Amino acid sequence: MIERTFVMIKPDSVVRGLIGRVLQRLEAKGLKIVGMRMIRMSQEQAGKLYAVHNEKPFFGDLVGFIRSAPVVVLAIEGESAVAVVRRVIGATDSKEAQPGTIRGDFSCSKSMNVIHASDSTENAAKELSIFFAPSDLVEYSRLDAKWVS
Ligand code: FUP
Repeated sequence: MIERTFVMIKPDSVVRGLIGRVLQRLEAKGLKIVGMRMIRMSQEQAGKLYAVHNEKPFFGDLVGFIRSAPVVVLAIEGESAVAVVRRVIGATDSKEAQPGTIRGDFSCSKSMNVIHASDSTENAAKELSIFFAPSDLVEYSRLDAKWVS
């Protein structure tokens, strides 16, 4: 099934100059970018995105980190996009992430782990709605669509 998922290129990637290399992994996989914006996340947006973690001891550091530099928010579309993107990004703790995954190749950190992606279709819809209005998302066909899915 064609799904949409929320992806965020995190502040560590932005300040390390990795935006292009991270995006390239998603594009090369055959995933379609249907929304993209660079923002400085507000406290309110961070609170919503990480609501599930707000009782955790690392919550304050997590919000501080995510607001420490700009992020690139993305809406990504593709066949089984939620699960596919999670596999492409790798395990949360980059030290454990497999080589070949984005986190596995670009980070050794658990907290500054390069990229975020929704972990379910339900959370994808919620997270997309924090950063995008439906009218922000675009429709087009990739020329290679029939070759990559
Ligand atoms: P993920 O879905 O892989 O992004 O991971 P989680 O939702 O479990 O965690 C969200 C973010 O919190 C992670 F990307 C990194 C941060 N985190 C920590 O900093 N410390 C922890 O012990 C767990 C997560």
